[in-house]
Amino acid sequence: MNTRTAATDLIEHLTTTSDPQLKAIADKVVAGERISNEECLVLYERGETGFLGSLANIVRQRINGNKAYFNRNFHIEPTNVCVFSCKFCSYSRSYKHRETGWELTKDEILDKVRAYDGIPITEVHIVGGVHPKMDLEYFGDVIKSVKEIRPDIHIKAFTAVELDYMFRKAGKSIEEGFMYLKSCGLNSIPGGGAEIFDEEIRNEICADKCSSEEWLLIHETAHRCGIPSNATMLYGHVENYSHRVDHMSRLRVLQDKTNGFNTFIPLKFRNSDNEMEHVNEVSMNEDLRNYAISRIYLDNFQHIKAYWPMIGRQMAQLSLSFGVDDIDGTIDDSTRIYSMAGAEEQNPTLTTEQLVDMIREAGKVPVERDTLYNTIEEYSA
Ligand code: V47
Ligand code: SF4
Repeated sequence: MNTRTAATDLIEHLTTTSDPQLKAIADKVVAGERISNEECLVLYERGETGFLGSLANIVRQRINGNKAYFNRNFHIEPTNVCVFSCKFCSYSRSYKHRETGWELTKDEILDKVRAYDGIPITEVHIVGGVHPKMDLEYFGDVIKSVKEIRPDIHIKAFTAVELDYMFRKAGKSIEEGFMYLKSCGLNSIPGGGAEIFDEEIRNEICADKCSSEEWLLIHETAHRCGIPSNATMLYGHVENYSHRVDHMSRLRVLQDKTNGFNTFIPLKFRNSDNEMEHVNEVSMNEDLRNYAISRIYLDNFQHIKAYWPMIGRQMAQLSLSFGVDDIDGTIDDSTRIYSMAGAEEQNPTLTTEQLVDMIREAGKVPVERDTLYNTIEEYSA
């Protein structure tokens, strides 16, 4: 079949839905126009999965073509001791009960980096609990030493929650804190700690850590200091669709201002071993709809990432047909956040060959990237 005709047929199909509002939204998306918050809510409330997937795929193809990205990375989680008590967290331990958690010394952290000598990884992702004794100076020193061991490695480290606590304790402004960490070797910051920005819901699930306003200010300041970042959204718990739209809206507004976000990562709430065990997890169908809607709505985000250790490799593969263009990296069994919350992947490790095969099987072109999405190697489809 002539592909032009097939594409025209598909667009025709999308825009002849019997729901006039959905039709108007599809027309806008196909024409490359931005959809409003109200329209995004309509997609959540009335968009059928196949319709959303097809629309998201049009946006995905426009922005990223047929490419699907991955990288070679590992995580270091210096501690799971945390001064905060987010209800969804299965991972943290209080300082009082720290003997039941872990606290890595600087040498133990550096040994983890040395274990990759000669292995072509490009990124280390360092995040953990907010430990009352591991301060700005300690972490500055740690990342300086990581860079001495591996000058080539990109250090993506510390969520806005960890940074907010560290900077305050050190009596530094956000800008001073970032300039110091940058001078030590920090390259970018991950997207954690965003959860859900709606103040009422945030208060219900993680009342004591940094506010939505603070999270957004920390990322805005990072961008102004030349430090790019990611953004996440924890979904599928006690929030409703309007809260998700509000969350993504605040991110879209900030991205318009700074263009400093690399990627958006929806994080599915997992309910094992935490104070929200009574809250059911959402279905895989809902995960796919959510990926698709975020791709359609966040027109100023270049990338949408499915974090495979959290949703499992099969779902990550499927998500590539629902707007996702990045499935994170090799990980090498170096993170506990999701395995402790009941994710399918209890020892998350994928080789580059496995990642490439997964992507090819989904009909996409595998591209190994660095953290900033520069191409390291493009594989055949
Ligand atoms: O902020 C904690 C989430 C986040 C649970 O930037 C949970 O590349 C689901 O942000 N169910 C930290 N989610 C991890 C994170 C991340 C992960 C991978 C890549 C990147 C990146 C960032 O994990 C927390 C919280 O939203 N989380 N507990 C749970 N039970
Ligand atoms: Fe601490 Fe992060 Fe867990 Fe919240 S999600 S309790 S800040 S480790």
